[in-house]
Amino acid sequence: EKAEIRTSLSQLYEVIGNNSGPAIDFIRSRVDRMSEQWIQAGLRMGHNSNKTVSNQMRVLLYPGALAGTVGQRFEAMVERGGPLGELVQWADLSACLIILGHNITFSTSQHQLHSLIGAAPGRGSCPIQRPLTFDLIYTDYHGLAHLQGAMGLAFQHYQCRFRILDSFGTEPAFNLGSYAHRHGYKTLWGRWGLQPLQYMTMFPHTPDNSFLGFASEEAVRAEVREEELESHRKDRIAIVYGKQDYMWQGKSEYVEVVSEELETHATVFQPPGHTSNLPSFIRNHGLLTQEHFLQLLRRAKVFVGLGFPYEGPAPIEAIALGCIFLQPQFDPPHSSDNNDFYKGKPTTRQISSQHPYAEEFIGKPHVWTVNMTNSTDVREAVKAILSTEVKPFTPREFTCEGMLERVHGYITHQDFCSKSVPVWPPESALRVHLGPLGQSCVSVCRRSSLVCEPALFHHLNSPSAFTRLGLGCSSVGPEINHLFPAYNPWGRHCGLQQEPLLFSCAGSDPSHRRLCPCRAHLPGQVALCPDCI
Ligand code: U2F
Repeated sequence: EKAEIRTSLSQLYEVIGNNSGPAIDFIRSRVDRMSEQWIQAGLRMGHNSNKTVSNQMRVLLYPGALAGTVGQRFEAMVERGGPLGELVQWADLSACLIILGHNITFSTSQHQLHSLIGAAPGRGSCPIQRPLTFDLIYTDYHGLAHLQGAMGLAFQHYQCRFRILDSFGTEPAFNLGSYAHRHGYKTLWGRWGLQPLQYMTMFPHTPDNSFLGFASEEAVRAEVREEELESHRKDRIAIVYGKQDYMWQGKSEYVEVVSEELETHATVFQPPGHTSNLPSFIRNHGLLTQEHFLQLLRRAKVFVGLGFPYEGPAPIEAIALGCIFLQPQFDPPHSSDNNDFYKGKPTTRQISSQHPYAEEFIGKPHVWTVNMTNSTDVREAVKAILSTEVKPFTPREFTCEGMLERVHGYITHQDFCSKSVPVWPPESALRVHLGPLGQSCVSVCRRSSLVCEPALFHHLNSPSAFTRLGLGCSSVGPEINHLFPAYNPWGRHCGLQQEPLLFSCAGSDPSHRRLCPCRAHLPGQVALCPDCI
């Protein structure tokens, strides 16, 4: 059966209906608020007929972070300023799959998981494996462990059908257990040995993973008429990005400078009966429902980052609603080497500001990245911001249409179950670049306004690839090393990759020049190349 674009989300409400709790309420109300936006985007996509039709997939959505004891802790934090970014993604992914016409099952119960996919109790200690009735299972790192428990031996057999929502990403060197163990890439989360593209991130971090993202609220609501849209007009107010007290610690001077020029608001969770530690000039609304939070953003001129939370959805929403995002720069950058939050995360990324995507992919006039400890710099930035007019802006990849297009592309073309080499994107998309010493393919491709595409690595993993680049090899050899294929100019050694799971866009070394599979991308949509969908 072919998947056909749906023009209603009603099925989704049925599907999540059996689940309850604050997290599910958040998901439901987000989907509800954005439903018209999703439906319109689906219609536009349906009209664009040259897109490949995909088969209707039976999909299980299992957010492990909402199940079991971890789930209880997570739920307890939803209304107290805990992380909501993951829920944003689950909501938007669910909406996307419904609009694209797939058949979805949604569960947050470990118990139900067993009845959906578990082995049937057999005789004695020998459970009977049942064939898996889902074509795709979206879960997260917590859910992966639950799946392993429920599926037993079938876990390995079916793991090519898994997709892991992984906000910050997993680089190949951390993903392959044996390699991670031997080379100092062992972390709390890595080591599952899936295909790196099976991990789906919240922002396009390392292209080694698939970028899933989410869809931002749009400035123009369908029901608002054009003339009324004069209301790009902004009040002279700032909203501080920080839902819990501790995020404000040590930031008072910075916040004070902002409030010299702007009426400063906050949405910090206040436990009942507790008095606030916030400076007296702050107007705190308490944690708002998402709907009210977004209404406040519509009125505000500036959204002020305090340095934490890292890499969340809120700045994208703020920019989409016409705010300017002011955020601290990190010098030196934060990373798993020097920062408690990133410690144990399977990535070597260097975080140069609170929101590197906003900084690098959006930038001025929408995003101003400052040294928050230098009051003069901050003051100047605030003054400049006040005299800057900006229009609401959403990168295409964060619109509903952009997300539908991307998820559709993944579902139709990504196949991790076939034993052959990847065939998507096609070889015609390949632009080979030879990196300078010490640079990763992420930055080599980006410098040429391209993006590294790990699914194309296998085309350059041969002696002839070196010859075509004009490199003479005194020795050629396959090795297990996440930097390969690469060239070592001293020994004129041409290193080939022996372990396909270690093809990696991330990773650099001062003695290697990397061979990089770059490709072009659609405007505002890094995950897809022109002529690939
Ligand atoms: C990120 O998680 P957070 O939940 O802290 O991310 P935010 O950017 O703060 O916002 C998530 C949503 O919360 C909403 C807002 C965003 O869509 O509209 N919201 C709200 O409903 N009410 C309010 O008063 C304020 C905001 C990130 F996503 C996670 O992956 C990380 O674990 C976490 C830590 O870095 O940061």
